[in-house]
Amino acid sequence: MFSKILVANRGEIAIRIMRACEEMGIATVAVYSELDRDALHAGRADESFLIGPGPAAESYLVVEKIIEVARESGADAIHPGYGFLAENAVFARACEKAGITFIGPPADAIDAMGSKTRARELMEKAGVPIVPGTTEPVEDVAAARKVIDDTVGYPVAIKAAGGGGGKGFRVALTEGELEDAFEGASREGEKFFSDGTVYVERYLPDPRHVEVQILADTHGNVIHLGERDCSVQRRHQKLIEESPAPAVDEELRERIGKIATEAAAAVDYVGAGTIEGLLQDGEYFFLEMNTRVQVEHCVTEMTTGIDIVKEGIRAAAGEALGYTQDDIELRGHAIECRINAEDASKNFAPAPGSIGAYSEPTGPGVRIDSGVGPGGVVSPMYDPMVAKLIVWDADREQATARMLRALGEFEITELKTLIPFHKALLASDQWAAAETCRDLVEDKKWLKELAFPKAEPSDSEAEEPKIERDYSVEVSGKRFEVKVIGAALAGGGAAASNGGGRGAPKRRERSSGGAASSEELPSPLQGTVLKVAVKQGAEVEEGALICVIEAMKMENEITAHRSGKVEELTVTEGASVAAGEKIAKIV
Ligand code: MV4
Repeated sequence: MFSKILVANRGEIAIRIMRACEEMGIATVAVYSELDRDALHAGRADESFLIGPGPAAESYLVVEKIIEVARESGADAIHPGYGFLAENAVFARACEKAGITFIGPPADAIDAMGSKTRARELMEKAGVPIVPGTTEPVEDVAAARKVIDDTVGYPVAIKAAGGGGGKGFRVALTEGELEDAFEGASREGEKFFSDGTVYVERYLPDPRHVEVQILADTHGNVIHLGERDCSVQRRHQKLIEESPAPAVDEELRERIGKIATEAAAAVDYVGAGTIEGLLQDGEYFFLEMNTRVQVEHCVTEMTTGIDIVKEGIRAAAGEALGYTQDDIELRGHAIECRINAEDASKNFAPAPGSIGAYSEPTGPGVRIDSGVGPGGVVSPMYDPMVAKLIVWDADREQATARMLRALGEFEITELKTLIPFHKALLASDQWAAAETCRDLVEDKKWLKELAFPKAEPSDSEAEEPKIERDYSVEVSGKRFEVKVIGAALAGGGAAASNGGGRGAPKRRERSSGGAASSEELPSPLQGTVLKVAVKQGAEVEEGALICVIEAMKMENEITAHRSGKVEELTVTEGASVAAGEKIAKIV
């Protein structure tokens, strides 16, 4: 077994991996950027190394730097977590070359699954059902038109071969939409993966996203740990995941489990991985394989009792899996809500910032994996996930009630999160009926009801130190001596209680950064302007699309914060914007 593992990640997953290492008696090494000096993951490891400035391209993504720290610290293995250097075959090979074990599958398996067309071809050969369509790249629109007319039929999904997770995914319901869809998918593939190659799939109108967790070792054992339903997504970002999937029974579980283990075996997989697929009318189709530990692995840990991260580490060390398929028993129901710093009422706009008070839910059946704490910061530079809240109970209905209870206990002030969204969604009839909730997460009117109060939250006064003062007051001409107990008034000469409260200066920061004028729309994040949807002088409704900003490989729609006339428009397509920079002035 390894004696020291470098965790090449940040946030909750870095801490999750360190917890597994601690329990296994393995020392941990953290890496952190200049922005993450105070981050929890950096403070938790046995050793921590600064690897560069805030931007991931200059820190968490620099292969040579990470390998250098592994060498310097004497780590014998590197865990990439998810995102950053996970699923990066170049990095896996660099580790191998440096004599350090990459905790994940062989680089060839990453490559095989990284190209979606190659993966489809391999899976088809292995007898795994794929969504009907092409397994070869489609050259141009004319070629796409032909193959759709001859075999696939409309509606179609056009997907980037280098893609995955919905990046470079366009739909053409009719031939009239084909050209735009083709070009859109190709452009996005080129931009994100330097590969404009696309392929064609039949578009399934309302499938469920069902994925199977697998574990494999170097001794030829592959098992599955049942499935997760991740159908509640927004712009291909999963928001809620659960296990077991409501639409999967014992018979179907066995069938898709077999499909998943065969898919993994076909690429000589090692470690923890996930086969993603679409389920429609009892038919299951392979979509892609995620060659890493996923955000939502926790729901499977809750229903199987198996520590997926530890099994992945053991497999990388060459140990045999601790379980056979017959050992796997699923119990009860688990649900995970991603608590992102996002404003669902504003098109899920990222809402990075500082956390004020912070208190996590506890109690029976509750698990929380978080990467920040009280006074922590969610930087616009990184993923906006604050925490994952996972609950377990005997069945779906009770797990839902437990999640609503736990969401109610979660206290986060001064930061907008998806907590109100999750509360509303889990209380909906659609969720109760185990529907995909697709129309609900797109329902602008419903989402708008989740708006955060505009004014400063008045309950934050409760955190402020209380003072006592005696006053003489006159009520209808009669004098009373009264004692007033309450928060100090800001700027009130005698009420000088600015001492230890951390709330007061924070609020000042926020009002200068965010709402210098209520007419100005500041950018919630740093990124590149992909599209400007309005012209200067235009009249817009509150919620109308102003521009699209790409950050962290995500497209973020920035919408009007109020109705009015776009008096100033300070962004242009292709330009970069800083967090807090003015996008527009709407009067
Ligand atoms: C699809 C699809 C329909 N037909 N592919 C791909 C990435 C993943 N995030 C969702 N993806 C989809 N691929 C074909 N051929 C529909 C989706 C999809 C989806 C699927 C299940 C549940 C929710 C979804 C939300 C958006 C898109």
